[in-house]
Amino acid sequence: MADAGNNEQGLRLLGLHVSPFALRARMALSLKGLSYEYIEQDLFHKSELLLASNPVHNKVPVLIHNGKPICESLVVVEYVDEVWPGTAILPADPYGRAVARFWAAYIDGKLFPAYAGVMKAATEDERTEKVRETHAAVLKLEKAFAEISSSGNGAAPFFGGDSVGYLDLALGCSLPWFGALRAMFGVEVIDAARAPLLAAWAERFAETAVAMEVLPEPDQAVAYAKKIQAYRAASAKK
Ligand SMILES: N[C@@H](CCC(=O)N[C@@H](CS)C(=O)NCC(=O)O)C(=O)O
Repeated sequence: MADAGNNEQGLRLLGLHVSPFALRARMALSLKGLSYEYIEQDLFHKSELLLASNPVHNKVPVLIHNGKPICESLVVVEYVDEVWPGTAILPADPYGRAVARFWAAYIDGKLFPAYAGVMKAATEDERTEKVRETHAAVLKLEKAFAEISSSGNGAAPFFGGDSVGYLDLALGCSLPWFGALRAMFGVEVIDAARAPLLAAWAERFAETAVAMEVLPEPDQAVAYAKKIQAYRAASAKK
């Protein structure tokens, strides 16, 4: 739960309300029931605090714990999981953790650039190609979900088993953007015909307490996408 000021753990999070990466960090903090000071960033005018806290990438999220910055969303999620007991986020066994990290890297390396590319495409041909790449990545994740969720006792509802875990956060943080792609371009990222298991997972995930508490509505992502488009158009004219 984000709060405006002091919190017992000395936690501050630099984020952006629609950043899927920042949403991952927020969901991890929420799963652990931690309160923190949330500091929204303006990425068009980066703050001194952001530049000083993440001098390498200048990106959100940054978690600041007792004055020490932790950068990169998956690193933040793992840090939160290691430092605070309670609901476990990563799988308990090393193999499960290795598999979860592999697919989280796949989401960031393949799925994210593909669907962000749909948003950014300059031509319809480019957009069609990025939609194809997005669907190819979703298909791979559909198979991964089938394997991971059937590796325990029967078919589990989440990547994390009976409850939400690392991969659920890694993928679920993008749901607002999938909604934005549907609204803006009619693109169904996880469509039930191609990826029935993931489509059902997405519905379940959206109804979890952590998703309901943290994830914004897709129209906020649409509004932000339009802001970026306007900024790019203005920069191109200069
Ligand atoms: N790999 C990073 C990606 C973070 C990222 O791309 N954040 C974006 C917002 S969604 C950002 O801060 N962009 C600012 C910039 O590119 O200058 C992570 O997982 O934390």
